[in-house]
Amino acid sequence: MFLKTLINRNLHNTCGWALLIDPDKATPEHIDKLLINCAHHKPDYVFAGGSLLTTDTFSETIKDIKKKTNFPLVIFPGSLNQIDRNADAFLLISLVSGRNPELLIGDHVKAAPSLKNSGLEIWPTAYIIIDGGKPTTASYMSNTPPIPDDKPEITVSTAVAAEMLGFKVIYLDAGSGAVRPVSSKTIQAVKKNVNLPLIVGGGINTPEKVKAASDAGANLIVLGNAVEQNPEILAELVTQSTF
Ligand code: 1GP
Repeated sequence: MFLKTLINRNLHNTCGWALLIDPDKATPEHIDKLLINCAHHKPDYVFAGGSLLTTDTFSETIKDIKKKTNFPLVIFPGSLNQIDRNADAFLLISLVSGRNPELLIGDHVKAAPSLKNSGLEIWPTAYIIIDGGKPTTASYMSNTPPIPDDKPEITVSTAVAAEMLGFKVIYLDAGSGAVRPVSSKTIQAVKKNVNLPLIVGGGINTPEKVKAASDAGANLIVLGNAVEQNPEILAELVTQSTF
């Protein structure tokens, strides 16, 4: 069970990290470069997916990553038709910070038969978009405003509702390339009120931001843009003292 690693991190109050690969941007050579840098700084997971895919290389990318590494490969889908049985697990995200019925349950109903047949391990995930200082592809595509980061009480109530509804994971996302990552205050507030494993991502691009999210209570930090633009930065971001 791939989710077990994340559950254990929550039980023991530790933090790991996941490498996010956007199939639109990742050539096989680029994937090589990313994974070489992961050899010394191992992620708990490799996430693959993007809010908007403009190429049809998704399944090739999944196959390529799987061929090159043993890290558990989790699909982080921009839309629920990004299903590929060659991956290991699937973040079944429901956009609980939004009020778009398709992204709360509609798309899930449509994807359910293929997902069930895929054999992928399903992670029921409450996905909460927090304002990261600029409009992101995720909030634009979902047609939902993010929760303001200075209103942690809204985020907490959303996360508590998600826990009571039976979700297994909370994902706080400031959006890819966010100017400001989710604040420590918001992460701490969620952590204090909810017992679920907590994934945090969006705009985490310096060692200080990694440490802040980890210290605040994240159990998994998702690193996308920063590592994609400069794979060597991993050595700086993922240090022994933080993980
Ligand atoms: C976005 O959480 C991810 O959904 C990662 O964001 O690309 O800014 O690291 P970045």
